[in-house]
Amino acid sequence: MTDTAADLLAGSRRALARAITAVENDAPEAEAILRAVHPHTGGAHVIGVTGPPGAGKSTLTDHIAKAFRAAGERVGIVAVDPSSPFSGGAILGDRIRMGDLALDPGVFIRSMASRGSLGGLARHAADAAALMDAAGMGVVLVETVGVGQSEVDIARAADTTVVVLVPGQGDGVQAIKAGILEIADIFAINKADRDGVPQLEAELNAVLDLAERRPAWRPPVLRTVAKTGDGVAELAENIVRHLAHLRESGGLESRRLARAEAELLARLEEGLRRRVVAAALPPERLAALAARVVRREADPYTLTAELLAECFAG
Ligand SMILES: Nc1nc2c(ncn2[C@@H]2O[C@H](COP(=O)(O)OP(=O)(O)O)[C@@H](O)[C@H]2O)c(=O)[nH]1
Ligand SMILES: [Mg+2]
Repeated sequence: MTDTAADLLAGSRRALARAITAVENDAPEAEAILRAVHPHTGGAHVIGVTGPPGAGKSTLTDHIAKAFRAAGERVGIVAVDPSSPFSGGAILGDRIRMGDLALDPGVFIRSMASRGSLGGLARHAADAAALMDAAGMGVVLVETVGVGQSEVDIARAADTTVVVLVPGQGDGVQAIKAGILEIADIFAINKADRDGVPQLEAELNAVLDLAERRPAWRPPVLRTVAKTGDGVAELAENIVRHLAHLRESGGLESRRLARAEAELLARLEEGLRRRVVAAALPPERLAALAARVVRREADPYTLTAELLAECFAG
């Protein structure tokens, strides 16, 4: 086992920080660390908090973290912001924002910004959550901005997903369009101090009435005012209730199985892609073949078929 992994498992915050940095940088030691800590994961309740920019996810995440701290849990926070140019846990705003939480030794906060592809970011966030899990955090909150596919990917790594929407902005319609309803286990109508709350509630409930997908768990639609903390206790209760429901219904097992399948497939595809490309298309050959395509001496369809046949011959 690597020193970093052993120290992380022994509770070192510095080792946890180092491990997340390794993951974020796709450093060579990252895989060895993840491999070593894997047997020690699975204990944390991973909670995704997602929704449009400015909905109040960060503010709400702070309050949820405090609620779980008050219940005696150690809490990890992974704040993902693909739009931020900063990384390495040094997003100044987040540090200031979470000032009092950052001083709590029972809380570990890490911000991750875009580095490479969004898909990479989703994987890094999931790996960071796993590292916090292994380090003994009973609850890991993963905050993600936006409602695009990468956020859906991140949400799939969570046991419970809270979708945060704001009244009066057509968020309900947007959420339906973005397919975010499918990933929501709980809706938080944040900024409930503003106008338009009953309308958004009615919109969401109308859609939930139509969707019979999870009859045993109807996602509750809750009101929160993250600025003051109003409604957060009820939100935290529903998060805990959702985990209990997953445990009792076998849903936790099936979600985690689906997640493991997706991860195995994604890793195999990535590994395969790299090996095949490296073997079949070194840069000079790629350039030469591209030139033939442009000169109309060959077409890309035939060439691809030939390359694949070459890779898997014999
Ligand atoms: N009026 C009102 N403002 C809020 C509420 N929650 C958050 N805000 C404000 O909305 C802005 C965006 O909040 P933030 O947590 O950074 O949103 P995020 O982008 O979703 O993480 C900040 O100025 C917050 O103070 C709320 O419940 N009511
Ligand atoms: Mg935020």
